[in-house]
Amino acid sequence: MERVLGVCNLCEAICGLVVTLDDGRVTDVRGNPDDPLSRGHVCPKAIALQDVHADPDRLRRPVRRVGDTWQEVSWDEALDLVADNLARAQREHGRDALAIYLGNPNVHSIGSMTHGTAMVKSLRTRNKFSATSVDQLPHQLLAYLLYGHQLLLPIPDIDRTQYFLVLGGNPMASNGSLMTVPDFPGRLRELKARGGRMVVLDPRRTETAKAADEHHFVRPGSDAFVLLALVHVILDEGLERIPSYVDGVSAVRDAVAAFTPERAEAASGVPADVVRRIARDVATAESAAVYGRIGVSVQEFGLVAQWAVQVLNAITGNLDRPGGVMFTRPAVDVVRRGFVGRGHHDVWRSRVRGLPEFAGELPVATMADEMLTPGDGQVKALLLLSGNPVSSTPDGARLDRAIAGLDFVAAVDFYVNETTRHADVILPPTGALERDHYDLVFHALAVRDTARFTPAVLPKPDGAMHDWEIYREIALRTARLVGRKRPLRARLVQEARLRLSPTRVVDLLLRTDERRLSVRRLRASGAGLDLGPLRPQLPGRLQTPGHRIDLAQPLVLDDLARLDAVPPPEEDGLVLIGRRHQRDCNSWMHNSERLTKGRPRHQLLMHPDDLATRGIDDGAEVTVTSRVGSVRVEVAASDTMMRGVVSLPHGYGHAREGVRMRNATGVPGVSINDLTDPERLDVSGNAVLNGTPVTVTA
Ligand SMILES: Nc1nc2c(c(=O)[nH]1)N[C@H]1C(S)=C(S)[C@@H](COP(=O)(O)OP(=O)(O)OC[C@H]3O[C@@H](n4cnc5c(=O)[nH]c(N)nc54)[C@H](O)[C@@H]3O)O[C@H]1N2
Ligand SMILES: Nc1nc2c(c(=O)[nH]1)N[C@H]1C(S)=C(S)[C@@H](COP(=O)(O)OP(=O)(O)OC[C@H]3O[C@@H](n4cnc5c(=O)[nH]c(N)nc54)[C@H](O)[C@@H]3O)O[C@H]1N2
Ligand code: SF4
Ligand SMILES: [Mo]
Repeated sequence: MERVLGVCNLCEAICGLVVTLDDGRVTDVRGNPDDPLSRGHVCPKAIALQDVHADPDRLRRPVRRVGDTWQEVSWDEALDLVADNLARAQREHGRDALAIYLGNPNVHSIGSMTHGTAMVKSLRTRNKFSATSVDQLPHQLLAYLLYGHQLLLPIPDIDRTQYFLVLGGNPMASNGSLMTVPDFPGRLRELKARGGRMVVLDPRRTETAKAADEHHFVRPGSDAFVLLALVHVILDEGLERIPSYVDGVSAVRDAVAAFTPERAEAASGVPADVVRRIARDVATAESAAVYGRIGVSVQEFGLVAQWAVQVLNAITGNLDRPGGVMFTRPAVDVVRRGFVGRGHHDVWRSRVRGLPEFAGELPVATMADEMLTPGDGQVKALLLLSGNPVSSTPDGARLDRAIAGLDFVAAVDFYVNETTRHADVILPPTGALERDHYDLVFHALAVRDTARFTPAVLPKPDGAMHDWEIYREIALRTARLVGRKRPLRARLVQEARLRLSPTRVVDLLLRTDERRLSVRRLRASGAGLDLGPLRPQLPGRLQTPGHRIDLAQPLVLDDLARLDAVPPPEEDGLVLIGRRHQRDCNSWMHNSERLTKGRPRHQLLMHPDDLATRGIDDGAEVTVTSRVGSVRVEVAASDTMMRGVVSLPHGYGHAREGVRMRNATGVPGVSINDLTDPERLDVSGNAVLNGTPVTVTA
């Protein structure tokens, strides 16, 4: 028996683990009480890391498709096949004929961050897509516009705030997002114990809403009206406190003039007097943090709504103050070091729909268009990097057909999922327990500054490859074949970089910080180093010209006319939203019996009154239909739903042929993204995944 420290990389909370090994086998996983950030917390998913490790359906060797079957091939053969075919597509049809999709687990792997991004860059296609545009694109675009860098996001200082306003997030189940907050329940208890309050606006009475001091139903997609009305009241009543480095307030005042609390009530269902009271509370609390998460991002006015969140924090003096929202100062400062670029917007547009890029990525909602529309620049080949866009992006069924028609598909993944089932070659990397970890992303988004390096818990098995080694090989082998004309020096520098391990790269980055940390020092510290609570850093930390924040952003202000023209909601219509469960993990992990057993949770949730008016019984099988598709699923009555709103979890629906991800309960469920509509986009390019108009029939 042996106990070693580990880390869970399944969600943004990055909990520290203590893993028990018996003869090289994982026998126990628990939280590490000495971890300075997670303080012993884990959720059931960490325990299931061992199920992924032991899963017979997990791929351990590269496979190539032969007819309808998979054949194991050597790494060398598999990597050459991938390089040959990617290079051929680009040679024959131009470099944009290759599309790349980067899925969510990329940001949870050090190797993807250090080597995946370099590999993707070396392939030089403009058809680059990722989960960003079905998730946090408005946040990143606003961080770029307001603070000068796409990753410079203010984080709620939950450990000190006295008033926490949450819209469209369910941290009790998700463990926080763009707010790395392990042990949210514990931190919420502490907030309440010091007399603080949490207020939640959500169309479902979620786990977080139940734990809140106040919850108000808000009609999906209408948050912009509520948030602008909050700004309106604060400016109207003279409750603002504008920091000296903030510009554009008078333009904001003009812009929100028409968005009154009464208007907000008509659009959202949140009573006008409640809007007024919340505005006053945010402005007058000892400290307040306004937080809008995915429910607010993946909606028709995601950019406007998230902008209003930033404006609220800024004009109430809560930006950059303890208990408000603050910037981190991580030991590897990816912002200041330029490890991740600051971003750019609308430098080019997508071929078919003319949609703007952000930071070199196009909206994933248009990936199928680029595959299906003939002409110069049509996508012919796809490289999937730990993702499952058929399940995760709007109108997955259409994307499924589009991918089936491509000349060549390669995937770096260890499951045959709804999307990788179309691959010609799948390259499975080592799993999370088999590789070192330092979090380059989530320390930068955490509620406290800490630094932790976790060596691999288990040795790399014979004949396995780490993801960074796979990325290195794809980059080097394709570069040779494509024979891009580049100076010898540049090529040698790139090769040398790709040959450094991620751990070496992190070590170098740590050493350049003035705190002079190193992998050795972090290793010696075991559980990691506590670098303290978040500290005020403005205006110095701003990456904008002159270190100033300009709230009057044309992209946002121009979209207010579109918002102004939104008709009042339909009386008896139904709209669909998504949900997450604590024991689900996006579109995978359902193979774990430990996580899926118990009460099924794939159902469509619907208010009892909405069922009654349609004469549908609780538990019946219903047909849910949207503009793009139709699914049949069991319905469950739930008074946690706002009337007129129904909910399906995302990441379900493992019934497509050949998929080796299942639901261990035997009920595959349906994919919500067979109903979501890729034509519905926010101005940022983010997909609108919530508020989809649907009908439900028995
Ligand atoms: N309707 C609706 N749709 C949504 C959402 C929603 O709320 N509603 N949420 C959206 C959001 S926020 C996100 S982030 C996306 C997520 O959607 P995707 O980007 O598709 O990500 P996952 O579903 O997590 O895909 C996981 C895949 O990565 C593989 N994988 C896991 N770990 C690793 C690893 O270490 N290396 C490699 N190479 N592969 C690995 C798994 O085997 C699995 O096949 O879904 C989005 N889609
Ligand atoms: N257990 C678990 N944890 C996860 C994940 C997981 O799949 N499972 N996924 C991870 C990922 S990739 C992400 S991005 C984060 C997301 O983290 P969260 O943002 O906390 O995710 P959700 O639980 O989907 O919460 C979104 C909430 O928005 C509400 N909502 C829907 N539409 C609207 C609307 O129009 N307005 C408002 N105000 N609310 C609305 C929904 O009812 C839901 O409660 O979670 C991460 N953590
Ligand atoms: S909250 Fe759960 S899934 Fe997220 S990092 Fe912690 S243990 Fe892993
Ligand atoms: Mo996400």
